[in-house]
Amino acid sequence: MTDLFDGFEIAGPARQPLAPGAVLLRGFAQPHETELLAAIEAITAQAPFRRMITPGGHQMSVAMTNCGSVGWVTDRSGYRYDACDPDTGRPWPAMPPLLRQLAEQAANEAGFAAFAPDACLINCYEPGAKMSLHQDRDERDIGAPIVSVSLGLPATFLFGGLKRSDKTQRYQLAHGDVVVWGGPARLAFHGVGPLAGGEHARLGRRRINLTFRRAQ
Ligand code: MD3
Ligand code: FE
Repeated sequence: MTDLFDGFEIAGPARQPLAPGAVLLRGFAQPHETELLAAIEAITAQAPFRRMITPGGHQMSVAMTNCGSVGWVTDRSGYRYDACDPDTGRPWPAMPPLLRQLAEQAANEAGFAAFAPDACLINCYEPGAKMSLHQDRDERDIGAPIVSVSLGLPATFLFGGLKRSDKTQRYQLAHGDVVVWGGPARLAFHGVGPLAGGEHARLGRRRINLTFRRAQ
């Protein structure tokens, strides 16, 4: 099987089905790395990365920010999407068209036509940071997929089933990898193992993950 990508045909192995509804597009974001990093710089200048507090009172090891018409936030009162950055009271920075287009193209590639993300959560991992097994269920339209873009240091991604206790599979996600999670995979438990050390040529000792969502 081949796919059209930036005018080139890429062979089947670049497109790896992980589970029903989940497709890994290896290196899909690589051609856009410079523009992606510039967009992230511009967003974080307006809305810096911060480590938020969970409803249970723990500070997350992953630092986060958002762009889009709403952004995901957590504090002692719970998880929610909010139009404003709680640290500044200002609206989240707009989603740059390049980011939206990349997410739309990836969703399309995975068979989800007309994906229209209104939120992009941007996660920043330093060595040791991790994300425990969870489901993403704060979005109104569970029929829409989530598109994730990995940049910087590689991470071990954990992908389980619909029950927390289901067995997890492990995948390495590297710089430029894009995964589309929809259909039966949309409510699967997932997480990220503790980030190992290392140095990435463009991002240094960090991993940045963007997740594009239809939240409202
Ligand atoms: C599978 N982020 O922000 S992205 C998150 O690498 C989150 O920062 C991880 O989980 C990260 O919520 C994983 C991959 C991902 C995102 C959403 C999913 C996988 C998913 C939703 C359903 C199933
Ligand atoms: Fe998640």
